[in-house]
Amino acid sequence: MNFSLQGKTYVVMGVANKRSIAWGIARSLHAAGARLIFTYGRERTEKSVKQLAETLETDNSIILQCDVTSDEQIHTCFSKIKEEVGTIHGIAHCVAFANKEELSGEYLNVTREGFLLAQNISAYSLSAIAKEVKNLELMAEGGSFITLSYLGGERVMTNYNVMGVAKASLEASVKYLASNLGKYGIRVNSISAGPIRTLSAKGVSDFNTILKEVEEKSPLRRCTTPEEVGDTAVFLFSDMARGITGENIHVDSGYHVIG
Ligand code: KAL
Repeated sequence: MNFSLQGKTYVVMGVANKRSIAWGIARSLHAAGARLIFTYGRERTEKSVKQLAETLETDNSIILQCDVTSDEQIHTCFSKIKEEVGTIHGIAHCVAFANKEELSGEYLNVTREGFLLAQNISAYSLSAIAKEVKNLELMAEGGSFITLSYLGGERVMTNYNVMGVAKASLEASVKYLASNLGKYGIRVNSISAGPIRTLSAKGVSDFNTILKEVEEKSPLRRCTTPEEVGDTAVFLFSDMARGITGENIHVDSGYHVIG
C-alpha cells in the first residue's frame, strides 16, 4: 500500500484560478501520478482552467463544462467522461455558491430563493453527481469522492450564514452517500479546510482578521494552504485511506478544537 495514484484517473471540479483549493488538489494528484479531467461551471472560467491544465506536463486535456444546476449537463459531462476514459477512480467536488447579499448581516434575512440556490449548487450537486456516476458505472473498480466543507457548517461563523446551512447539508449528504455507495467499494469524505484566500473569499471585508485569528489561535499557529488540502486529498483518494468513509477531516491547523 502506498500513496501512488499512478494509472488512476480523477475528475477535479471547480478550478477557477491558480489560488483555487481545487487547483491545489489537482497539483497534488498530479504529483502522485494521477491522470486528471477538469470540469468548470461558467464559460468564462474555461480559458483559465485550460491554461492551468497545460502547465502540468502530462496529458490532462479533457476539460468539460458541467453546470451542476443542470441534470442534463451533469449527464452529458459524465457520459463524455465514460466515452473518453471508461473508468474513473475519484472525483474532487470543489463547488459552492451563494448570493453575495446573503453572506453578510443576519442569517435571518435569508430568502427562499437564496437558500435553495446555495443548497442546489453547494450541496445537492454532490448527490446528483454520485447518482450519475453510479448509473454510468463510472467507478467500476471502486473509487472515492471528496468534497470541500468549512467549519461554518458545524458552528455559527459570522457572515457564513446560508452557506453554513448548505455545508451542514453537504456534510450530512457525505454520510448518507457513504452509506449507500460503500457496497460498491466507493468511499465518500469531506475535507473541512481552514480559511484560504480564494476567489470565493474575495469581497469578504474582514478576511484578513479571520486569517489573523487562525494564525494567532490555531494549534499550529498558521493558516491553511491549498497544498495541505491537496496532500490530504491524495491520502483520502489513495489505498492508504481504504478504511475511511463518511468522514469529515479538518485541514485547518487544528483551529476546530479551539473553543
Ligand atoms: C465565514 C467566512 C467569510 C465569508 C462568507 C461567506 C463565504 C461564502 C463562500 C461562497 C462559496 C462564496 C460565494 O458564493 C461568493 C459569490 O456570491 C460571489 N463570487 C463569485 O461569483 C465568484 C466569481 C465565483 C468564482 O465564486 C463562486 N463561489 O462561484 C468564510 C471564509 C472564512 C472561508 C470561505 C471563503 C469558505 C468557503 O466556503 O469558500
